[in-house]
Amino acid sequence: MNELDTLVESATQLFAQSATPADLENAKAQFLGKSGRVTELMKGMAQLSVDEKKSRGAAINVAKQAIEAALTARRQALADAELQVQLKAEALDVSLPGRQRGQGGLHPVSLTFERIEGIFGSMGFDVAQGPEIETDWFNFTALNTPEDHPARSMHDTFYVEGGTPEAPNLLRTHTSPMQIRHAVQHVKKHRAALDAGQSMPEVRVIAPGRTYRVDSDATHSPMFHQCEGLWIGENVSFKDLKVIFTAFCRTFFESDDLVLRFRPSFFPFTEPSAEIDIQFQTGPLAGRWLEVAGSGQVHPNVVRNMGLDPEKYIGFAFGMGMDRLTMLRYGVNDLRLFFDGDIRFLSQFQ
Ligand code: 2U9
Repeated sequence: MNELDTLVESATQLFAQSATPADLENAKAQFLGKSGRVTELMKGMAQLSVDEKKSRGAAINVAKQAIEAALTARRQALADAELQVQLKAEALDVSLPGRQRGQGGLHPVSLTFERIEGIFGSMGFDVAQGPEIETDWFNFTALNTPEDHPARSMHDTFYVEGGTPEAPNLLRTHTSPMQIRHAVQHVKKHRAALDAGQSMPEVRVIAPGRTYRVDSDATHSPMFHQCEGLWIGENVSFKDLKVIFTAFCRTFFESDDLVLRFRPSFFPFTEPSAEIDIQFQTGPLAGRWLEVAGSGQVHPNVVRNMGLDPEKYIGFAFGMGMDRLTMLRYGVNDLRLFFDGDIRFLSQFQ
């Protein structure tokens, strides 16, 4: 083996022994650096003749190229090894189960909203939604509630600071104002026909939504949910109320043998008025009378406030607490659970 072959071999060996890129660069300097062995060999050619320079130079170049090739190969090998180490350190176990994002779902009272809207929708009722801050007129006066009625007191109703009787000044205590708004719109739309002595399509609407009263215990929350219904036409009677409401309760509670009882009562906006009680024939609540709604034939003054002639138009209305309906349906005994936002409670309804 000649001197140049030995040089290439010792460079290759030294490169192979370099365990890190820094070691390798140091090793490179020993051969290819400014005062490296290849450079020294080049310098040593100064004394040679032109012909000798030619052959010697070519041989040194071949050796230099071999050393450079060995260097490149070793650099690549070290980079590959480093990549392997890094890949191993940062390896992902793709077989691990992923972190689940909560599935989410509707609040039990929202489920009741959907059920009620679905059932009454199937019986031809529109759904009306509107303002929660109301005027005295829509919340009380139009509903035949006298100025001195206790429901108007600050013990029962939340008033908004700075309001005036003309501008919205209170949090609605029921969704009835929305029914009046809906009926007034409906009547306006058919005003020309009515003035011409023709009749108008019936008003058939439910108003579900948030309502507010100064009240707070296990069965009352200052904010609660109501759904009221209204059906006004030329020939709508208490019998229709019984049929509609019985069908609603049996569907809502999924109980075909559910029995209803209409118990005389009083509300300023209906006359006559009745509380509606239900009785399950089976299940944990069987045999007990449970109050679920108030109802009645709409008072003539209220019909007049819709812009209709109470001699010609008549109908019924009902109102129910949706939180209470939800409690009955799912057997929940404390209303406040619905408003605490505890996911352990809420997730049971999915
Ligand atoms: C119009 C005319 C009359 C709606 C009615 C009740 C009886 C009633 C309560 C049920 C439980 C309120 O949430 S609750 O505390 N509601 O007893 N609501 S009749 O009467 C109306 C509605 C609209 C235009």
